[in-house]
Amino acid sequence: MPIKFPFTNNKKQPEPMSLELEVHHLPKHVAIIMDGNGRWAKNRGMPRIAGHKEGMGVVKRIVRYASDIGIKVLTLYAFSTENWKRPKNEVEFLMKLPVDFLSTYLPELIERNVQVRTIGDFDVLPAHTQKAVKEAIAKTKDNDGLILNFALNYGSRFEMVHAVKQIASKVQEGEVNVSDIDESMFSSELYTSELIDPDLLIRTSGEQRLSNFLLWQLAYAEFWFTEVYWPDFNESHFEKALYDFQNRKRRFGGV
Ligand code: V07
Repeated sequence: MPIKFPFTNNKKQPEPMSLELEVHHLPKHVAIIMDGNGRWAKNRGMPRIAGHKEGMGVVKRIVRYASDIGIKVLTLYAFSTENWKRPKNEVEFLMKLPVDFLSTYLPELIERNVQVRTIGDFDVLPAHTQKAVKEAIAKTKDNDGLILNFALNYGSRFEMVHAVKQIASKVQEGEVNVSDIDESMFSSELYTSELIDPDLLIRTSGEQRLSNFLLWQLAYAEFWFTEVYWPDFNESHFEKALYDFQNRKRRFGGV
């Protein structure tokens, strides 16, 4: 019997497949580019913002699923540094989504022992966005379950240039020798310094690009793409991505 999930359209959802996942070989850190919200809305004659709102509901379900199966870190690309170029009303709407999301969902995140974090240039976000997210970070900082990491105003090249500047100024101050600069020092200057690298990247809606997302951190990740638009993405799709991940031979070069 087809299952009707909450938060999505009423179109028939795919039959849930029962895939055998090995709980001990799940990816530890999954990163997702949640693409196709605008196209999903356009296809229904709806404004783009309707797609973003629908996409927010999917975030809640995927967070529940990830926390249930024991994923350690989930990084979601919510807003890129390039997204400021979108129409003003769309940017304003997007900046209210964290507020909207947390006003209804923060209690469940706390209940689930989820720790909220962000990566990106946070200080230039609107005050109301910062306030809601800071509150969520503060209220979940001691949680040791799933790390829910939102990339907000994130751009990987900006992040790396910032890291280079940090190291260069340490050299200038005489704190660091050029010969001591290595991959580990560079990693420690990135927003993700406290996180393990993602082992799986998912991108929805048929695009197969990184779009300035975690360029350094995804060096060894498996990539998994689907034609499905983010608002139509569900637990079964996620499960399939994890299943495919487990069935790929992972080779870190060499061996
Ligand atoms: C956003 C919904 C998902 C599809 C992709 C774009 C639109 C959840 C958040 C969020 C961010 C921080 C936080 C809590 C929730 C969010 C933006 C866009 C900007 F602490 N979804 N979502 N933020 N979309």
